[in-house]
Amino acid sequence: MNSSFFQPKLKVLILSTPVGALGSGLGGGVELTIANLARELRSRGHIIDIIAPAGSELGDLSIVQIPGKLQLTAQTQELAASIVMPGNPVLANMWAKAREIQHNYDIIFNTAFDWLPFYLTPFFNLPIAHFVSMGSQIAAIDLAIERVAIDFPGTIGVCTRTQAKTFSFADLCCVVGGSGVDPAVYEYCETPEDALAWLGRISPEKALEDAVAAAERTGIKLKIMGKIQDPDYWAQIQQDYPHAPIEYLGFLPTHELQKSLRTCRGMLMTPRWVEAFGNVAIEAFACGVPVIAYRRGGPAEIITDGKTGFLVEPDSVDGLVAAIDRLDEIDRSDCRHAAETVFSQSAWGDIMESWLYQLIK
Ligand code: HBI
Repeated sequence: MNSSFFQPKLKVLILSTPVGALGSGLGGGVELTIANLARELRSRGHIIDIIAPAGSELGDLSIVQIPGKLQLTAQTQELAASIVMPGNPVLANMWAKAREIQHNYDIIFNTAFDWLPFYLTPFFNLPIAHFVSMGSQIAAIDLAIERVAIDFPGTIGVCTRTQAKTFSFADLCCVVGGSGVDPAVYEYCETPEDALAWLGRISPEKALEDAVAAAERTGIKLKIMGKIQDPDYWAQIQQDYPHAPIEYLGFLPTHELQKSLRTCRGMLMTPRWVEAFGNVAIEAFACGVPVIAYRRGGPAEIITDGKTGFLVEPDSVDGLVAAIDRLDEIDRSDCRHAAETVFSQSAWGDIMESWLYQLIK
């Protein structure tokens, strides 16, 4: 019986990321965060509603759909960028809706990495838990987050310590993880094919080209899954590595994704930026797939070097190739065990639930 049995049930309003409809893949790991958090809290008897851009869908979860123009992604803007709001901004429309219905809830859970929700925090009459899904991107947003971290202690949640350290106010952040996997959704595979996997938004900060280079060097097939966020970048990779043994499988729903992921000997994570968490790593673990990643950002805290995968010198394709040769040293059941314990949806649910209870007191 988890700790919440004797606590009142919560009414939580989740505000989605404004860079894409839920289910489009444009929201990256935040989509998994929202889906898993909503499912886990509901399974514990809490009431969860979600406000998201029109066109959103997330399985059986009911969503208040808001029209308007999507926000520019923060990671494609300069550090000194001004705050940009398009005409009829879906972000502002989402928060106007939240203001209108806030009296029905105990707390708001914000997942937008944007200036507006942080600026609006003192204008609301209920606590707002801010789930900060990336490291520092734009100085103006960092300032807005810091203001909230100071005025509303404990309300800034981050995925990992490494991510927190990209902010000057790291010590004011609460490390709450990025998501948790439901092991029942992923089928463990003990005997893989001779193939590797790469999962994620196909966008420059994810440096897919390094994984493709490793596939070309080793001659091992690389199965690529994820949303093509930057088509020009994807085309450039295919042009630069015409002979690499790669196969693009598309942006797949979880039950499809895990069917291909589980048969791989290992997954490569090649973040060029400070990946805040690395949800795809715990999805791989759930299938029994070890993860080779650059020793950078969230993956460096998720992977136990030599046990659930390998951490290599950042941006070193040689490092990836050397680690690929060692994949058979890993006991795949150790990866599965990590997903069933430390990185499970229920363990993460305990962390998130206690965070929300704390903020409501
Ligand atoms: N950019 N402006 C903005 N807002 C977001 O919420 C946002 C983003 N870029 C990426 C993103 N969210 C998520 O895909 C990652 O944080 C996982």
